Amino acid sequence: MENKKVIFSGMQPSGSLTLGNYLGALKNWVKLQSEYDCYYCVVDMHAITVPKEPKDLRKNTLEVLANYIAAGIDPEQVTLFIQSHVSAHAELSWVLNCFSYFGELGRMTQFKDKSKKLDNNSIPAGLFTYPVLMAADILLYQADLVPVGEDQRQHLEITRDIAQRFNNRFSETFKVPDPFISKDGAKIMSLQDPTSKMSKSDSNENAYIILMDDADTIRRKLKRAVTDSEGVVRYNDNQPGVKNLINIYSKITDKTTDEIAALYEGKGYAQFKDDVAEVIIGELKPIQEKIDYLLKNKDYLEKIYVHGAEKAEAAARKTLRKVYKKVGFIPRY
Ligand code: ATP
Ligand code: LTN
Repeated sequence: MENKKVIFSGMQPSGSLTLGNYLGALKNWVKLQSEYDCYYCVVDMHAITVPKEPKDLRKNTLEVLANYIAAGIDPEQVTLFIQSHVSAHAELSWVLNCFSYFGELGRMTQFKDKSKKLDNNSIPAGLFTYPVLMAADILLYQADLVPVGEDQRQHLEITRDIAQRFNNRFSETFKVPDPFISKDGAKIMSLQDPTSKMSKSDSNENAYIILMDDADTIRRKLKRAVTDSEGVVRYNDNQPGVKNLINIYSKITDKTTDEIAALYEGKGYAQFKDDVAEVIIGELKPIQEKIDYLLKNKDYLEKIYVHGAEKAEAAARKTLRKVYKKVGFIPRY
């Protein structure tokens, strides 16, 4: 345990986890858990950077936790917890806010995308400082590696900049983390607009498949998935819709994209889409049974997040104490 490298990662309970979260991130987290000292977090504080109904947040937070475990995360092996349970995240975030610059935060593409949709007077400051809270998440645990999708690379860069800036100003305090972006962590795209990523907060339900979708819903969403007019199953950039479905098929079955295209030579989209639906249904079935069981056993989930927060708290406090001392806060004891 002592010599293992530390991994930190998290997902927002901004909705139910999608097939994109699962194939692009969660499956990878499961593979890493035996080799690294992993902290996996449900980042509920990030989820309120955009308006969110309290009852939905409560529901989604437990769902995400159940999704993690059902997908194979072992709560005995990793530290599994809810961000708001460890107050050091908010505390470190404040300090780091004072070492982060307006200009660099304004360059974050996720902020630009999300704020574009809002009127200037209704952009929450928390949306702007979102990456600073993410930096706090990671730096509290002295993480070596952060497994995320390509879309998070810029947030990892700013985390590294903030850590280095703090270390240079005071002395070595934070480990400077590396992004861990798996090469085959294909980005799963929206079923309705295959040029944008599948996202759990999409306003169109048909754009994503959540891990809890039942078989009929999956079949229906696949039937409606946007393809194109070429009519042949081929893996290329001119057919982003078909390419996305081949990627999904490939990630689940481990068949190569060429093998899949060959399998459907001379067959139309309808058969292909039906088969992709069945592959997804087969993959999700055992996970869904576990999710169902877990959500009916809230006491068990509670034990896990309480225990996880205790473990996380101990590690986080150590770093926060150092930071407070370095900036000149007087220790209370
Ligand atoms: P939101 O829509 O609320 O912004 P999201 O669905 O994009 O959320 P996050 O919670 O931001 O999901 O991401 C959790 C992890 O899942 C990240 O590591 C992210 O890179 C990865 N991820 C999210 N969507 C996809 C996708 N479509 N394909 C592959 N990986 C994804
Ligand atoms: N911003 C991330 C979620 C996130 C995260 C983190 C990921 C918050 N804190 C720390 C890795 C490490 C996202 O939207 N995917």
